Amino acid sequence: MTNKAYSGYLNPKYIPKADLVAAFYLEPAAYVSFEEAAQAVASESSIGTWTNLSTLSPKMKRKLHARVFSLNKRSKIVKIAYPIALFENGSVPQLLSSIAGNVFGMKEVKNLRLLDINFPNRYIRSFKGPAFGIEGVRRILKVPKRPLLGTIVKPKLGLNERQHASVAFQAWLGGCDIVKDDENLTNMRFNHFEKRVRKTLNARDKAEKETGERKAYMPNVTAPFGEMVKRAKFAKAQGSEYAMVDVLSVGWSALQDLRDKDLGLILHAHRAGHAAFTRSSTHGISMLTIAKLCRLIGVDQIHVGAIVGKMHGGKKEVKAIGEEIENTIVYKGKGHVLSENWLNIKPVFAVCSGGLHPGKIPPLVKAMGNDIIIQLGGGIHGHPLGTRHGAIAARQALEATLAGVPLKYAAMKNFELTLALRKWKD
Ligand code: RUB
Ligand code: CA
Repeated sequence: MTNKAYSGYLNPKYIPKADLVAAFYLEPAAYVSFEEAAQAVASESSIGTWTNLSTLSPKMKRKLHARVFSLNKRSKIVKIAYPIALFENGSVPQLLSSIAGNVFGMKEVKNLRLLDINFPNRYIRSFKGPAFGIEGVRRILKVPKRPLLGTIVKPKLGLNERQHASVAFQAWLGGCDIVKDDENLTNMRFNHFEKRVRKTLNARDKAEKETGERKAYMPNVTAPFGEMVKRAKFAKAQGSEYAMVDVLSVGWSALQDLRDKDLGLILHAHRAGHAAFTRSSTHGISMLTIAKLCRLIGVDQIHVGAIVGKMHGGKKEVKAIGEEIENTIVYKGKGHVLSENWLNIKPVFAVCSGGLHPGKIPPLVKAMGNDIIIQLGGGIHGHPLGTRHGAIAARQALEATLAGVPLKYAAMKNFELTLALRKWKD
C-alpha cells in the first residue's frame, strides 16, 4: 500500500546545485516499493511525516522538501538532495538528527546505510577544520616526508604512572615519534591523569635529549565535557603538543566544542565504538562519513583502519577514507560515492592502527603511501626483548620499506627485526 504522505519527494530530473547531497544504500521492507521507501527517507529526513499535514503549506513544501534525484535498484543506491536551509550552519548534531536520525528506524525500510555526504561550500565554510593538519603535525615533529611511527602503551590498562612513563621512554628511545594512551586509559585509581601526563612528558623531554629527535605524547583526555577540557588545558600547560580523544564516546557536540576552544593542541581522534554502526555493509553509517565529519569539525589525525591489521576494514574502503581526509578535491568512484571539494579545510593525517607489527609495515605503506601514522601496540611491546627493541625493529622495518629493501634482507643486518619477524610470521 502506498502512503500518499510520501509522494512528491521523487524527482529524477532534479539537478542539485547548492544542496547538501546524501547517498544511501537502501533495502525496502517487504511489500514496500523501492521508490516509496526512498521517498519515505527523503520525507522523514527533511520536513515530512507519516501523514499529510494541515500545517505544511504547498509553498513551504516546495521550498524545503528533500528530493530523491537518483535511484538505482540494482546497486540499491539512492541519492537525496536537501535544500541548505534545512541545516544549521556549523552543527554536526543537527545535521545527523536530520539525515541520519529517525530514518534508520522507519518501517518502510529494511536496511539503510548512509554511505557518503557531499557538503555544499557554504556549509563547509561554517566549520573550522583542522588547526594543524598533516603539514602542521609534520612541522612540529620535524618529520617532513616519511610515515610517522607511533605506539600505544600496552597493556592498555594496568600500568601505574611511573611504569607508563618508563614504557613510553623506551619506545621513544627505540625510534617511535609518538606515544599514545589507549582508548580506555583516562584517570584511573592506579594511574592518575595528571601524574601520568607530568611523568610521561618528562620522559619525552629526556628521550628528545638522548635521541636528538622530536618526540610527542598523546594523552587521552576523554571524559565528560567540562573535565575533558580541564584535562586538555592541563596537558597543554605541561607542554604537550597533543590531546587524544575518543570522538564517538564523547560525542559530536563535545568534539565540536573541544575544537572550537582553539587550545593550540593537535587533536588525535580515536574512533573506538565506530563499528557499532560502520561494520554492517547494509545498515548504519559508513566510516567514510564519520571521517568526513571529523575532518569538517577539525581533528588533525584520525584512525581509519590498517587493512592488514586486526580490525575490520578492507583496502578499498581504508584507501578511500585516506584520500577523502587528505585531498582537497575528491572525485566519486573507487570507494567514494560522492565527490567533494574541501576548499580551505586542511588535510587530516590517517592513522593506521590495530594488530600491526613490523612485518606488516611494507604492505601498509604500499597501500596507503607516506602520509600516514603507523601505530603498533602489541607489535612493539610484545617484542621478545621488550619495548625498546620492539620500537627499534619497527623503525628498522619502516626505514627498509622506504629504501625499498625487502624485510628479509633488512633483517640480516638487524637482529631486532629478525626477532620480530620470527615471532610474528604472517
Ligand atoms: C592498537 C589499539 C588501537 C586499536 C585501534 O593496539 O589498541 O587502539 O586497535 O584500531 P594493537 P583502529 O597495535 O596492539 O592492536 O585503528 O581500527 O581504530
Ligand atoms: Ca586501543
